[in-house]
Amino acid sequence: MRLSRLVMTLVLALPLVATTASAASTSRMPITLTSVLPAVAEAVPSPGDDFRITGRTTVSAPDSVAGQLADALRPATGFDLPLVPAGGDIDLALEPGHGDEGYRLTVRKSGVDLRATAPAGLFNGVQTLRQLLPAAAEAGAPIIPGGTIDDRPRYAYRGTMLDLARHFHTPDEIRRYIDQISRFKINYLHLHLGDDQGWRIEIDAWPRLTTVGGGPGTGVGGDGGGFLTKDDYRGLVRYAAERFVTIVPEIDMPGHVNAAQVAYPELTCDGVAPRARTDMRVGYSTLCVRAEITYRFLDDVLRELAEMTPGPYLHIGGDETFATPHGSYLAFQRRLLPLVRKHGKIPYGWHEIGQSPAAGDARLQFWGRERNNPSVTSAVAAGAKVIMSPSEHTYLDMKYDNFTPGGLDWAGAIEVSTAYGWDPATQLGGIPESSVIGVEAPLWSETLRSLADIEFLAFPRLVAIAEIGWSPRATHDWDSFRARLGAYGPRWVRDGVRFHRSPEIRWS
Ligand code: TNX
Repeated sequence: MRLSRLVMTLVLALPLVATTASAASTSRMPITLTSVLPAVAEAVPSPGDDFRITGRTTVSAPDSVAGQLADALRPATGFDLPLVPAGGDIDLALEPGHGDEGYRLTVRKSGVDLRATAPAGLFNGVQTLRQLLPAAAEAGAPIIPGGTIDDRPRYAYRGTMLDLARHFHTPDEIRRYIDQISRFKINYLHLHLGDDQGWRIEIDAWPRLTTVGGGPGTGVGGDGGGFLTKDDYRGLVRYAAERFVTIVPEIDMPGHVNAAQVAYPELTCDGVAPRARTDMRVGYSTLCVRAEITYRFLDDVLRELAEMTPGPYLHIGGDETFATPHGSYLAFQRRLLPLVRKHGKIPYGWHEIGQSPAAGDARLQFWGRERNNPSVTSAVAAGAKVIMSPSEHTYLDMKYDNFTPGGLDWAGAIEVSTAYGWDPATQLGGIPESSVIGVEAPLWSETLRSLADIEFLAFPRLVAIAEIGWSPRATHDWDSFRARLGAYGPRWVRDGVRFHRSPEIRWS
């Protein structure tokens, strides 16, 4: 099923490049096996072995997907790229030996072989193949450079986050973001679904969360509002899975809960509804840690979220709890962390949850700027794993520079070179390299409304984070990265992505 959709993606992509007008042939850099973003692990070019796509080029993929492939080939294109049962000129197949997400791409004069152990690996190989074809092929025949790529990720977790709470983003906008992030082998999308301003995911047992907490005017500054229905959410999970992206839902607690308390005053200790708030302050709200109803509420929310989330993680926030005394915070985590596990999920939270002795094998999302964090060190010693989101490198909501429209600046300006200039393995001292399982670039939405706003802050910086997360340390090289990024520009133009034309990059 997944494989079939993957093959459709490939086949739909090929005719497109085969028929539109050329840009790449006039750009500064010829496409080679090492032009790819994120950088591939190993490439052995074979000059003279280029493969030329023509009107007679055939495509094959495993039997189970042949039908869908044929359907996908029918749209009128310059080239037919007809499907054959096996041994096509462009041949996709599964075989052992390439890991969960890796693949081998072999390009010869006689054809192209893409091999992977799992469908996710084929999908990743297809993203590479797309970038090896011109941004827009001339009416003539596009050429794929000859040689072999052996590629696999450095880290298993390569994520980004959208904040639906401060400004709601629609399912269409989220799908479009998924389309773009998956081009760069980003495989986790974290959705921040509840905060002081708004609550954005339907929960059957507590309907006012969305009817009140997600109502009109619940965005920052009284903007917009809105929420995902369960159907919306399930649809996003499916759409993401077809692109090998796993959704991670977050409900932030015990702080960042004002919208839930406006909807349900019984979630406060005095039972009095707070006023609705759409300013940008943080750290003033807290669930009532000593009240039993708090844990019935959490049990319901986590159960319903777990039911509609096939991925392994539930993100429980845990940051900026200035209104929760430390002892109460620990008492709260002692009850909350087992609830997540009871619903079959691995607890994932901002690194503050590492203060809890109950963190166990939880995932800690490190967002700090310090180079050593004692509670992270001790949580890791007790079995926790870390996802690196150091704010001064990965926060996509920071301005690029003083002139950036929108964005915040508390973690400093982040130009592309700053997003690229760090190493997840050594950024945080006091923990072994093996405890870091990946990277994530959060995009907070206080100042963002539209998809254009999202794209402008995410691209190109998210690509830097994707390369930091996917590519081997030895391939990290700013000059190489900026040249490849500059050459990617025409693809974003073609796709209508409104990226930041960073002055650090020479754009094609
Ligand atoms: C800090 S990072 C927050 C968010 C804000 C963000 C703005 C983190 C765990 N918490 O509540 O939206 O700064 O950049």
